[in-house]
Amino acid sequence: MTRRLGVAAAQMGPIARTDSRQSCVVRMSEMMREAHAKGAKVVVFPELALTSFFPRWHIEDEEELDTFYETEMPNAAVCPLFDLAAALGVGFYLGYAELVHEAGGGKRRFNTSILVNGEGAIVGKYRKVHLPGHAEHESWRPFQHLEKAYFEPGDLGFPVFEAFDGKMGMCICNDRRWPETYRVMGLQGVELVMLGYNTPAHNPPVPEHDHLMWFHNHLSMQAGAYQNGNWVVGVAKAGREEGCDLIGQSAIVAPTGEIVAMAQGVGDEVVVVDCDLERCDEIRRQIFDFALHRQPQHYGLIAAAKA
Ligand code: ING
Repeated sequence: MTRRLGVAAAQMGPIARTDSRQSCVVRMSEMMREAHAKGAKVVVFPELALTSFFPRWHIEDEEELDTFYETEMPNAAVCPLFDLAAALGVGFYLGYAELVHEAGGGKRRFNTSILVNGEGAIVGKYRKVHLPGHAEHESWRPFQHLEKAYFEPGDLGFPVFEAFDGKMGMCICNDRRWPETYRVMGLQGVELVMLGYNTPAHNPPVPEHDHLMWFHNHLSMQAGAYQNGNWVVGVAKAGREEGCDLIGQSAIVAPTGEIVAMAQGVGDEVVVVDCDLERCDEIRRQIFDFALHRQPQHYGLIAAAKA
């Protein structure tokens, strides 16, 4: 038996600091149309897809920092994408910076993604749990990575959502490097993990690993797919963005860990695969049959609080 879902990776090239949200939505709409024409029913866009990757800058003025966040979702700038989704019957994953104004006057900031169905309704939300980088300005760096200053760790866990006739999960960028991310969703029966990423080709603290960035990107997603028997779709914001080279190689990975499709360039590019969600069973009924083989009585340390 098969249960097929047309999935599109909609890789984006650079977003300039001065690019409007509207210009990003136009680009994403064009890719959604192309994906729909190629049979996709869900389109995965990158992390922080409405603005340039602003954690690369030390932004001291809070008002300026706030301009990179969305305080409502949907909002006027992104409504055209929601409307197109409903018109085409195509859902999507969208990464964006979320600013929450609390009743008591406080502000909370998250690196967030939503899952929107083919009627244009938000059916899932996720907030990035694993924040890489640093919290203070570090002048030695050619560019900053201030996610720990601009976001707080996600407070929604790793939920799995029923949508598109399957079990859908989300994560964001650095999350894809952590096995716990996939296992928590795998234990909920996730069949497709969608994620966006902004990954610099140069990692200032460990330049000797720069040549491994592309390998580590795929290694992480292939392992996550195989060790939990689920599809993984990882979608880059790629290219030279504000002087910083971001890796591409967006990929669609089968539950076997095989990369079945990959972006060829570092610009806007749509890659579509007709994923058979039933293929998860090839792995889950064999080597990774959790009920049959897992021994959680030995795994306590994994969930133990920080040492
Ligand atoms: N970016 C990078 C990522 O995890 C990073 C951060 C770069 C981690 C290089 C390790 C090495 O892909 C985001 N946005 O998390």
